[in-house]
Amino acid sequence: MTHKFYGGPLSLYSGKARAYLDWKGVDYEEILSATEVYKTIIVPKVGRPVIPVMVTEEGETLQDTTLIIDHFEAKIGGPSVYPDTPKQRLVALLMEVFGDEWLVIPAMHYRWNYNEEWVYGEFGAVAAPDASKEEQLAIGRERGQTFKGFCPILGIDDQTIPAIEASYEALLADLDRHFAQYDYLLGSRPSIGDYGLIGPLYAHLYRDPASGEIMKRLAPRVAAWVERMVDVQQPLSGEFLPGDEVPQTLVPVLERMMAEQMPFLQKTAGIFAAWAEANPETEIPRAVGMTDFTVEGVTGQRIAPPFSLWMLQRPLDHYREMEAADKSAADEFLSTINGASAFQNFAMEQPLAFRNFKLILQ
Ligand SMILES: N[C@@H](CCC(=O)N[C@@H](CS)C(=O)NCC(=O)O)C(=O)O
Repeated sequence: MTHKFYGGPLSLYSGKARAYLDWKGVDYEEILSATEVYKTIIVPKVGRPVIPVMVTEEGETLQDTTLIIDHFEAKIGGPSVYPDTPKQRLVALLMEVFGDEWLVIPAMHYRWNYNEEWVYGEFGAVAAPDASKEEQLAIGRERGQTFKGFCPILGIDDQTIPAIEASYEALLADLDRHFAQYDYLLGSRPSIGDYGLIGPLYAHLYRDPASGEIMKRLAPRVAAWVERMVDVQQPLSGEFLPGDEVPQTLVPVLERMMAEQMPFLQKTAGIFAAWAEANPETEIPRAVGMTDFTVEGVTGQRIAPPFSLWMLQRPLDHYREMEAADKSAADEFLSTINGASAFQNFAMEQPLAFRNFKLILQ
């Protein structure tokens, strides 16, 4: 038996894990998450319909791409996607949070506002691979509408859409300049940060046809990076830049994260701390309320997900556990990034752990 990876071509987080598994040289079989697979495998094992799910050859079930990646990082030696050096590791972990938990906003916007009909067909083809095209479209429409329905609670509405597009286009321009000089974020080897970004930038923003046309037109070097990431030519190859160097071209990308995502995460942490105090012993929900976020000067409302805080703990823990000399080097670098003090001083009163497919208080 080999590792079994349950996922799909449309899925943001499947794209993240698959790109990693291919680079790491993991031998696995990908199984489409058809309706039957959700019913007989995913829900019984994980407790809810979610992808991707990995069932290892030892029979262990892993959900959440970060845990899937960390499992194989520990198991397979050789080059790692986690840089050893302090600043690069910090930047890689921050970029994972930015990709996984923030760029889902443009990803969902472009998918559902530019590719809707096409996506329904794709949803149907995954859910019922043997059905006719008409049946697939009907099935896909039903299934896809649930995902489309997430757009408003993610903060995507008529008022925020122009700002979401302006921000995404500026991000593409920044990344295009970066990838003119470097193959990946931190050199010739992909890092965990590249895998965070590839989730939204592959399935929704490259593979969905109307989104892909925009990316290829505005940022051809980003599209070429997507292709390098998902069509792995040489597993386990490449190096991070020497001397713990973080390219200058990543500064505007980090500044965007600090300006847009960090204040939102701080509000989320505040809401979550109050929720946890008022609801001891209660299972942690996917959202603890709605809060505001600001993109390109426009403020909207979106759900406050505790899961994003668990992701942010990874760079925070790394930063706070640094030895003095590393910390001062990291601080010197962070001082070049506008808004980084929101990260350096982040208040997280209720640290989280993720066990048995659930968030719990630490
Ligand atoms: N943070 C998780 C997220 C997994 C996730 O949200 N997957 C999406 C598809 S790409 C899904 O199945 N959503 C349905 C749900 O969570 O109810 C990961 O990294 O695996």
